[in-house]
Amino acid sequence: MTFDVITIFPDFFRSILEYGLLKRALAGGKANIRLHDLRDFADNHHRTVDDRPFGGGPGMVFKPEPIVKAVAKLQAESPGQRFPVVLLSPQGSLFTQALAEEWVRQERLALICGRYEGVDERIAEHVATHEISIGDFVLSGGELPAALIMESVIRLLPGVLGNEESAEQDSFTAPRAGPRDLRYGLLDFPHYTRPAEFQGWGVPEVLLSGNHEEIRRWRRQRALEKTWRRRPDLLAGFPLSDEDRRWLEALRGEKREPVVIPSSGE
Ligand code: 9D3
Repeated sequence: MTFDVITIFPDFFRSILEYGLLKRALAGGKANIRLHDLRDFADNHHRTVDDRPFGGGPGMVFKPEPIVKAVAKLQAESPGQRFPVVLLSPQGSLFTQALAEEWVRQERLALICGRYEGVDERIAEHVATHEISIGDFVLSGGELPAALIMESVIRLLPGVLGNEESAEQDSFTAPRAGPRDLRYGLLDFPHYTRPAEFQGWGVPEVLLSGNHEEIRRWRRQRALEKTWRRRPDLLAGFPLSDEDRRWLEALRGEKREPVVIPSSGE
């Protein structure tokens, strides 16, 4: 799978491509990441890619022409082929695991990294197929979001994490063993390893019992409980068994710590 990143900071990506999963995927030929300096597509010798906003206001906006030229060059390489052109922007819809699983089936994908106050809206309207944010926090550009998206898609490529095997295993073991990631829509259960007691901190007895049915139920309950407390939004639409429902009912009936709302100035 080929990723084309359009950015004014191509060097930003070089270091992260030299480590871990991304390095292995690139070395093994599973993924290819091409970095395109947006300034190479500027039409003046100052390599200007931004301009002042119509209507006034602070800051600068990415001009449409260099981005259009960069994307046109990529599209000319794949005549007749349509591929996602993703604009990273704080106004985008949220990136999710479902999108990563959709995009991993593509042969190529382009990522446009914005900066400054933003990108001329005509890129979102006429050039990008998707406008994507990675969450409700303010960054200074789309470079970290682009790197994050590539990591999440590349780890799903066949052969990158030994995926051919684990994909088969998943359908048998994952529903019983518990969720390993968000693909089943629950947060993970807690993990422990040796020593069984460390600085007086124990581990749950059940995990040492060797009773695999009890361990399975404990893990399922902890995953449900953590999800219910921290991310109840994930439970909407999640398929719950009768046992899950009984357990969640029990949690709802439990006495909860009262929520303390600090008064202003504290
Ligand atoms: C200071 C400018 N802000 C005025 C309200 C808007 C703004 C513009 C550009 C805020 C951040 C950015 C740069 N961020 C991104 O390009 C970005 C981003 C993000 O900031 N958060 C989460 N996901 C993304 S994807 C791209």
